[in-house]
Amino acid sequence: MMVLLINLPGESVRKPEEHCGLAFLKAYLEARDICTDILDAYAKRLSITECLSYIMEWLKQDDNCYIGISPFVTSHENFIIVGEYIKRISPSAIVFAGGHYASLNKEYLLRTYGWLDAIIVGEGEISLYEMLINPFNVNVAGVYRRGLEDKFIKRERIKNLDVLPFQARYLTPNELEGQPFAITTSRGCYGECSFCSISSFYKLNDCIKQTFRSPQSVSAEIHRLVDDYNISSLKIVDDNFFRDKSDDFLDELVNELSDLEISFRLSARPNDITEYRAKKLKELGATVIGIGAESAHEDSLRLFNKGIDISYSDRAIKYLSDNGITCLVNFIMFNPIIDIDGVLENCLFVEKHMHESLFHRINSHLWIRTTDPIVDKFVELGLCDRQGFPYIECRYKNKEILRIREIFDIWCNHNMKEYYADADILMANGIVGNKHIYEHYKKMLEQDVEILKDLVMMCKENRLEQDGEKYVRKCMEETK
Ligand code: B12
Ligand code: SF4
Repeated sequence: MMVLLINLPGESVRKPEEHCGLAFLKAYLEARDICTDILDAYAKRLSITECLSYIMEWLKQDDNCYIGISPFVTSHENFIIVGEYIKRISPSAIVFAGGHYASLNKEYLLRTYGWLDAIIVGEGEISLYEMLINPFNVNVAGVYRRGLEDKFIKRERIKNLDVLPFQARYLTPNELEGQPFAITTSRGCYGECSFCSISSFYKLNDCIKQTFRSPQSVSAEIHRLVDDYNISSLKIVDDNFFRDKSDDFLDELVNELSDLEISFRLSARPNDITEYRAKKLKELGATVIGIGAESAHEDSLRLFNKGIDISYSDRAIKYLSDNGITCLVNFIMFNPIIDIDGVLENCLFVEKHMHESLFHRINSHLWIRTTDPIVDKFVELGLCDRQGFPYIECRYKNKEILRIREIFDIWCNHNMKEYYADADILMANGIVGNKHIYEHYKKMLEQDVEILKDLVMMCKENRLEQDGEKYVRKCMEETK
């Protein structure tokens, strides 16, 4: 039996990263003697044509082929192209999919695409393995299989992640173009943000919100990475690094890794960053910590079901910066309910923190997937008729916000590559030691804030339509 796992091609100006999900599946299957290849067309920046040629060559190896695809909301079209292609050139191959997008849309996808044989719902390791070792017409927990749809049973989550083998390392440091390896210490998050798929995804298994690895297991994997690759930095890709109110995991991990010098980046909820934890994170070697501030506008935070107000983000940024840790603030500038003063509050928040923090490009807006819990709120507010797939169409309450967004996009898109050329380095390594790059990055961010504030003012003075686009084009001319 041969298994191929595919991360589809997709366009991105960002540097490549490992697909930990596929890397975990490969390690799990190979520990059970099932030969598993990964085609990460996204990370290797392959075109769809190159991806199809690889698949054609791969299929020549064996008749007993299983091909699993990990589609994202953004790769829906390539998912269809690849799936149809495989079934056309090799009708006996079994084609299945897994991950957030496939799991959350399982009924629609299996009903619509005849070439798709099954969807692994939720956490993948055990369900996939059991699907492979059983005859294909047998019902297995966690597998939503064509012909057995009404017999679907949920797969329980793996409660102790220490039982899993360490994820496979299928990309070389060269292929990662300087990005650090990724590692997970937990899966899931106790939060219930209405725009996020994490909690809906793991509910497809059961109601356990977060599962963990022990500090000893995490430390053993990191020591192995140091031995094998001599690494000096790592990215922890947990949804939320912190577990509960206890500091034990962090304290123990710091002890376990005290013989190494590794820099880390990770993500956490703002309310989980305390003064004590910020100090401990510094001891661990943390250089960059992402926090989900999301918005400085109170009504938007309530809509997002964030469960905290913006003061938690202010404090988290302070604690981190007091300890020389760069804070990467995840922020959603525009959303369908925000008003003009809300956008201004957002601008002022960015302005207040841009001297010690990093932001993704601030033209970010809320992307709403059909399966996000927030959709119900928009329907209630009369802003959505549940049209569109995989993203749902939503009307903006205030049409002027949409216009500001469109005009501001023109500005941001003209130098997006330049922005991320700096931002990617800073987001990977932090501001400390990269002052030069940070100064250049900050100039761009300052200019973004200025331009957005000007657009807001034009809107307040009722001259956005007349002057907005002209103004942005002039700014673009001046920066040439
Ligand atoms: C690190 C990360 C990235 C990295 C690496 C991406 C990657 N290829 O994995 C980067 C920065 C490149 C990235 C980019 C994007 N990401 Co991202 N990312 C994450 C993050 C934070 C961690 C992923 C991870 O390693 N998880 C840990 C592993 C163990 O879990 P897993 O990937 O879910 O895999 C398990 C199961 O899902 C399942 N499984 C997954 N795939 C498959 C496939 C098969 C065949 C099977 C059987 C099972 C299976 O089995 C795995 C083991 O149990 C997640 C949040 C999260 N925690 O998942 C978001 C997340 C996966 N990203 C998301 C999005 C939207 C994106 C982008 C589309 C963003 C954008 N607009 O460009 C791109 C798409 C990139 C791409 N095509 O690869 C969404 C996906 C939502 C969706 N419905 O599609 C997530 C869930 C965040 C969120 N809550 O919105 N991302
Ligand atoms: S805190 Fe982050 S990972 Fe947790 S539910 Fe909210 S957005 Fe998702």
